[in-house]
Amino acid sequence: MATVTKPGSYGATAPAQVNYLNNSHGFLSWIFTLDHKRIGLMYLGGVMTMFLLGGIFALLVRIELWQPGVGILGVLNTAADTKAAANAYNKLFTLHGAVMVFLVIIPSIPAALGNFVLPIMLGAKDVAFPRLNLLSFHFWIFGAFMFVCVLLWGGLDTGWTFYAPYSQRTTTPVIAATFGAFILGFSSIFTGINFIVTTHTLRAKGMGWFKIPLFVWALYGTAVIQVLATPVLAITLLLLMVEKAMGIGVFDPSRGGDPVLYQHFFWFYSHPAVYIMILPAMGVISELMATFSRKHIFGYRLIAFSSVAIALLGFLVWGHHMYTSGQSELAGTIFSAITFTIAIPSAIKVFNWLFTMYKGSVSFQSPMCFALAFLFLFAIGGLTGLFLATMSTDVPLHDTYFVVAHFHYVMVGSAITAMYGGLFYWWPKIWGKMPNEFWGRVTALLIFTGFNVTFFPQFILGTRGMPRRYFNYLPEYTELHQWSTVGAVILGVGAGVGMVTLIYAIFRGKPAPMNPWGGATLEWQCSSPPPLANFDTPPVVHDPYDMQRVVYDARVDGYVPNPNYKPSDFAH
Ligand code: HEM
Ligand SMILES: [Cu+2]
Repeated sequence: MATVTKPGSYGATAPAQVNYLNNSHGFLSWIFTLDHKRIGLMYLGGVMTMFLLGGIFALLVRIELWQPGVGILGVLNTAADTKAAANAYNKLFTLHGAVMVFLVIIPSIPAALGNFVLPIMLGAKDVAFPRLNLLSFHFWIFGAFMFVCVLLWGGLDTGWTFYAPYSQRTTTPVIAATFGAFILGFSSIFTGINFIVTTHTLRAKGMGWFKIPLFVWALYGTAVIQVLATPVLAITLLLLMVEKAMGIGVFDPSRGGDPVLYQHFFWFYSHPAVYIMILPAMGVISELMATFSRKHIFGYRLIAFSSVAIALLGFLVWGHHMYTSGQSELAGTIFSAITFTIAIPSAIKVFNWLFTMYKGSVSFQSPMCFALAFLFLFAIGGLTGLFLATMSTDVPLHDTYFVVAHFHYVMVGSAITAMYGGLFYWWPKIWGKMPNEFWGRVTALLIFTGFNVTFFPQFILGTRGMPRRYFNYLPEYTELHQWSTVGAVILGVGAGVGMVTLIYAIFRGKPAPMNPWGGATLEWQCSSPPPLANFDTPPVVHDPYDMQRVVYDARVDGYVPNPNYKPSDFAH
């Protein structure tokens, strides 16, 4: 292990004269770039635009649910009577769900942040296949374009799951939407292939498997799922399109097809896909926990292995979405048991994060505020999953607001919160500018509060029998629905304040040092923003969580190599 760092090789304030942002100019230099950092940023721009669109749909859904009966859908005059309101509502939640799942959460952390950070963390110049990376982004744009077309063509009403036989019978543009999702699948597969090959082949000299940062381990587990599960979705959607276009019976029983087969295929992808959403988030949290506790991450290998375990076990539990679809009790029991085992690696991570903080010197800088919010929200999201994993409790809870609350706790409360944490953490590296600390913390607080006010009441609604996907409800549910709508507004404000804070920093933020937070992974050894090839001098590879290597230096308002460094007891 190399231990000598060239004095001054990291810690300076001055950004590289020529960096990846200013080495070339113009629109074309961006959309045809092969630089993983620019591709990551373009992904981020796209994902955030879609997040805004999906967010507007969400707010419309919540406003419609302010009172029983027809509300805003009547005011907007798209739907004067109840049947029209129901149809319009179906389209609202479908577009919300489809945009958020396929265009926001799945690409958010891996394709945007991962693309930017993974090669740098490995000490590489770029990903293994830069052209494939660019193609992945162009496919993503095309998929997003298809969804916008679906919107312009009057919207889709199948729910994001495209369940047959309804998707075969509706007249809304199912083929366009599934084709969009099909193309987005390829985009996701390309990212996965790139990350796997990059991690195997482009690690800096001296970086053994157990010196890889945990964010990269998490992205690696994610990539395995992207590569192995996504093709199943692609084939399923292809079958659905062929059936719809040509009337060949595959899933629709009226043509001799089997709708339960559709559900098996769909969840064989979509359960692993929930780990595409959460594993990268967990990876971000591991980085934040170590850096802001100023302590070696606790249980490095356990966290790394648990990422891979979650990725593999995630393939064996899809049937827990189908307890009520007529699958045999034996199958249900087996799926239930395997689902419980997934809780083990998830809990391992949570306990390791807690032990990392224990006796650490925890600082509550903005990225850490998001990480703490994540811990709380993921605990609730994960634990409520256990009630759904148990057949006897899932039967009454299935298709109620309890499920809605559960998956939002994991997908939004955990994944989106971690994404914001990651953005605030790496923003100084990406742009060379510091986001405002105060507004960063305000964002975390608003998102945390708004989120709980929105979704906690939905657990209660669900246990009291409020079904999901209805615009109308019994008057006794009104109060809880109103809490939820108020929360959604707070959450929306929080998400907006966060975006404004980040964008403001690009133009007016104070210049960032190389290492503002004291991270020990390699991306903090290159300038902020990094040069085109990431490192001017080859990075020095060492234990990525040996926090004693860097100390705070007031002169640069950041961390510099520790002159009194002795390899710590934890180094391995
Ligand atoms: C930690 C352990 C977890 C367990 C034990 C678990 C369990 C379950 C179960 C049994 C269901 C089916 C409920 C039903 O439809 O009646 C479900 C639904 C769902 N879960 Fe989880 N889950 C876990 C984590 C996650 C994570 C991490 C995510 C996403 C990031 C997630 C996203 C979802 C979604 C999207 C649905 C509903 C899909 C739909 O019907 O539209 N879950 N979960
Ligand atoms: Cu599942």
